[in-house]
Amino acid sequence: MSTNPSTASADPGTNRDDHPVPVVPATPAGTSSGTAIVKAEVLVTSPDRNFVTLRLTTADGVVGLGDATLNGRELAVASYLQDHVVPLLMGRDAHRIEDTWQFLYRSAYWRRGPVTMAAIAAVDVALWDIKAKLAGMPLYQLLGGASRTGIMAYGHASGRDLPELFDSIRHHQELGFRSIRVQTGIPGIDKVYGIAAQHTNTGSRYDYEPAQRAPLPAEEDWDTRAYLRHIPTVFEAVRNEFGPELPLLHDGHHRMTPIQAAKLGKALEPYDLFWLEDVTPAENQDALRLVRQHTTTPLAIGEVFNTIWDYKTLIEEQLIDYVRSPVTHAGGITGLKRIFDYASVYQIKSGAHGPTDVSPVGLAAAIHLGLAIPNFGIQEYMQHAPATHEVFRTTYSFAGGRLDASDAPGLGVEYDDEAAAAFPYEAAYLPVNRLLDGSMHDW
Ligand code: CS2
Ligand code: MG
Repeated sequence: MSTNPSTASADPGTNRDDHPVPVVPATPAGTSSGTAIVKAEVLVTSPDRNFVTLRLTTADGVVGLGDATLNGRELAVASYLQDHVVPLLMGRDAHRIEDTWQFLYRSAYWRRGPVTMAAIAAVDVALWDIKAKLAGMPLYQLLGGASRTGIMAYGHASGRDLPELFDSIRHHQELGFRSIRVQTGIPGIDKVYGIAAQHTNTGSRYDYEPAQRAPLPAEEDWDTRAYLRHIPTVFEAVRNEFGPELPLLHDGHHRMTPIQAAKLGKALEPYDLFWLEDVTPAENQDALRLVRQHTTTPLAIGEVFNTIWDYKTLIEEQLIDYVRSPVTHAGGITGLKRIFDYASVYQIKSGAHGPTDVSPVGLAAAIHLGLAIPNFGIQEYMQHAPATHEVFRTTYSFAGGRLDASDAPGLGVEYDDEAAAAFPYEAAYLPVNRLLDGSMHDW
């Protein structure tokens, strides 16, 4: 890995330190050596925020990109890739996507987890990019072809108070959004998750990126009772102002106990939410049974999940309505498609995570997958900063509330090394949360 000028490569037979690495005997029967992986680069750059990207190149010079960004823990994935995965890829046939996925998942022995699954995702997506380029098709064609004309995306409206929130909703409608997430300040709480306009300890705008470039995580504060009292009044006001049609979403960001979550879901029923997200930490999937018994507000969960096993109870018992993992953290197209397919059996839809910490490569992969699957629900779309688009040259589009892929072969994203070199890595951390008495709480 290199952090500036953000390239590092491993040619066959060497690693970063020029120690010999065993070259994998390339290929089973039928493989053309032109599709052997001969170069794998771990690219770290920070155009507005940190991103980790894997770039694979075949002997014939076809290039594929995969996103490996794990917000606040970026270099762990960069090292996992550079030190433990890149050497294993040299000489492998780029066509063998499923076999490579299984090989990386099983050979690690230490299964699952965000670092491992983000690394596998990056390899997987880069291989899909290569395969689609070799086929001369946009990736969604290889996933079964388009099932719809663009994928509905929701944007993030927020405000410290109602007037600011209403302005933000109107602004998002002007940008073309037809579905909107609503987050507001809570009276009595100083800094709250998801409010773009609030000021931070570094003095910069919190905006759409909660991770701050500082040596220590920022501290926010939290009071669940104040939140539970306030949020239903916000949705009542938003419905009164914007009417019953507009699909509205809200993110609880893992802060409630199951019974508090049940209470909130019930209180929000009159305002007909599209979904209520991450109401409670869900490492214990059983907790959702209690929430589900009490409310018909649709539930979305999973942005911190990595594998199908994290969803097993939630899906089989139909405790959620939307699966929230991003391609980037759930083992790539191969891993997330498997989760979506399993969810579809239970009438559960997709709702992939799409904050700015999923890179344009990860977002493009989600667009291709969302176009193809039968059970698409909605896609989060926070919009990357202009500097991010200087490095990641994208071809996807947003119009009429929907994201769409272009006809470019593969993912339709290119990485500009020269632009990336101007944005060296800078440590950034997500905030932590304290209750009013000073004890740590879920952020
Ligand atoms: C969030 C994210 O987009 C969402 O729904 O919960 O903003 C989350 O906080 C970040 O991805 C953390 O990196
Ligand atoms: Mg969320």
